[in-house]
Amino acid sequence: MARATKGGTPPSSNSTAPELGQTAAERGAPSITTNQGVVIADNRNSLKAGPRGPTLLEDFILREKITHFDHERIPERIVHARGSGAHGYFRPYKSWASITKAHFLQDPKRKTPVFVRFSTVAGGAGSNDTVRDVRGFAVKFYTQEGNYDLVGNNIPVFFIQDAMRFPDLIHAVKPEPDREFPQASSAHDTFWDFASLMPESLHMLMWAMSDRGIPRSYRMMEGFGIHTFRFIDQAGTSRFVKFHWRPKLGSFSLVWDEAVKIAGADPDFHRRDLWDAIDQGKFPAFELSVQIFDEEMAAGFPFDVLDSTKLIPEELVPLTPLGEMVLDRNPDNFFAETEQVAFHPGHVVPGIDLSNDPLLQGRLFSYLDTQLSRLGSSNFHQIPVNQPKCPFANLQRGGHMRMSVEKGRVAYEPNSLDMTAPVQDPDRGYKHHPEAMESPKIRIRPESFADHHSQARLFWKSQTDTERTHIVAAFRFELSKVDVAAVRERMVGHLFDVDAELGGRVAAALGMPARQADMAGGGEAQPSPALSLLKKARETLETRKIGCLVADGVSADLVDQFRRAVERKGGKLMIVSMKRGGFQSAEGPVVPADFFVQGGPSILFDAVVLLGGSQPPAAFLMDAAAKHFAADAFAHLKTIAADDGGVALLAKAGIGQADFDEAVVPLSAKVTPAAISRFVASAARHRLWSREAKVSAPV
Ligand code: HDE
Repeated sequence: MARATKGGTPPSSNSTAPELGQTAAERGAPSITTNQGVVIADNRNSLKAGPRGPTLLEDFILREKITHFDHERIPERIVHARGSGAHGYFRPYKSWASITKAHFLQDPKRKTPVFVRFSTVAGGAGSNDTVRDVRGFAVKFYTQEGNYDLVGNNIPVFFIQDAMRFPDLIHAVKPEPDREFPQASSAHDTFWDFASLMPESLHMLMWAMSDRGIPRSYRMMEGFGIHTFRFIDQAGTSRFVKFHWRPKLGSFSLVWDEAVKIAGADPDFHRRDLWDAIDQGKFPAFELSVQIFDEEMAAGFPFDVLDSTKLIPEELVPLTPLGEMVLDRNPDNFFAETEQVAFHPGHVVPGIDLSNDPLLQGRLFSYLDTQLSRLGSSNFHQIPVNQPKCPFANLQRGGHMRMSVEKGRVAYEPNSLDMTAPVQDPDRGYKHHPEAMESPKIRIRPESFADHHSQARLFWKSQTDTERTHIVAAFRFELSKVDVAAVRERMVGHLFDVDAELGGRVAAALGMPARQADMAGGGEAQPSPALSLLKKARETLETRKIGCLVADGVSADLVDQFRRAVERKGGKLMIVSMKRGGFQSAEGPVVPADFFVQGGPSILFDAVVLLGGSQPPAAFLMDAAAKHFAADAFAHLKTIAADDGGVALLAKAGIGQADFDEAVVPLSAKVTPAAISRFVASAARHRLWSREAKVSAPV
């Protein structure tokens, strides 16, 4: 008899039982019940011996409720503890059968569901979103041939070359073990001590100290698979690939002072931004591309493609865009989905294979292992967010919290008693690329991994002046927090070896002497424009937030004119008033506000409008929060439109008309459509970088 279910059968379920994912109403249970289904008559009072007597141990309802509560937390991720998730789909632009047999890349009509989790790395689950850090960018594709996880970051290289060093790296960056601070910050002695003893981290440090370390939004950052992977086609041919995600909105960052202030004003800035965008139907979209190269090309590169501290410049191997991912649904439940999702670089599907990168090889062990302690069971794949959406079955049984109820006597293979039991499938099954291998067993770092400076220099050389200044300022800030002078000196010494200008500027900013630059590594690098964010910045107002600070007495119609102009370009205007209820319009009615000025500082917006009216109320001009609103918008290089009252507020904030530049749009008593258009066009350019020299001391 032929085996009936080659692909396996889904776990059996009791058809009369409600589904775990259903709402209470869908489960037909309008009344609150215990976990055993017993309806609870009083959910507010414990069982006592008399109205004022002690609580009885017998109260199984209270004990069940409190016991569950006591166990509501699981260990947070040791890294990437703070994250935000979203559902969506991926669709290839065309069939990629010519390079991979991966099923989800064959048909442009097929949408593959995905779950994405963005994260910071160093901070705990309750830490701030806008800290300087690397961001995780992990995607689970629920393909019809099993789950494929692309577990990447927003920076294309990593701090270390070998997994052996990862626990040391993370111990160095996490809060120091005796005092348990600082939280979510690399600006402390132990991190820079370790980094300064590890020149292989130099390239990644350049990226982390650049504006990539403080993204404007999860929706506006790039993602990278980092390691070299393989695509395998139907004929079994292997090609190397590097994965890239590019946000459709373009990549943008915060400025440092803004990031620091947002951490206080809205610690959930990125989480809220992602949630709100999806909630409002402005679905974030990312393009997936690969750099494709073969072993022969790889052999010709001046770096090793198995070294995760190196990237392949796009000028050397251009990107091939494969398809698009759209995030169109917020999670229903943070814990069930975003917290319990379990990624693993070893979750690959036929057509995608691994490489010998020693960092990737270590990760292949770590991710499965960590889920066992975090989720507490080898059955974590049965949690709904982790379950494949294709048929899956094997002969594993038992374990903590096994959810599926497999029937029958047979839990082994081969067997002759149950011809429907799942069996191996040589035709459809995953096959590893048969890479030839014969070498001594050895603990050694290859010679080809030895150059730690050329690509750090390449990155520096590829940045605009503005971006270089930000890198210098970030090194200055971080190293200024290091107490041990020898650590600062050692680190700055490395920066001199990357580039004399970089080393000299950081040394000067820290009050340290200059020294001779070494130019270690491969000498003068040819800049790669693709490594600069500003060189490829897009002009757009799409999904941007405009904060309109309005005093009592201002015309509601004027605010509406701004609103319409902003919305026409895909942005959103939000009213900030001196009272939460709204502002008293010139026309009479109170217009509701989105924010009270203290809860809606300008750091939360991409551009601002200051409307005080022709005779601004005293409360508007003297209020500290209103003054900060204006001063910060200017200091953070944002576009500002201001009527007479707004100009007066700017003056109170120390910004006189002589300071006005092309991103300050003064409005005359009769506001013209041209002025509003000028504001909108300037806001779409995001920031006026040339203003920076006027608001920050040179570094
Ligand atoms: Fe991870 N990493 N990692 N990592 N990583 C984890 O797995 C680890 C590395 C990345 O949103 C952990 O489930 C080792 C590189 C992301 O759930 C853990 C090494 C890259 C996430 C782990 C690395 C990443 C993690 C912690 C060096 C970019 C969050 C919880 C050998 C390509 C996934 C967990 C999520 C999470 C180990 C290096 C990305 C401990 C040992 C390089 C995006 O297993």
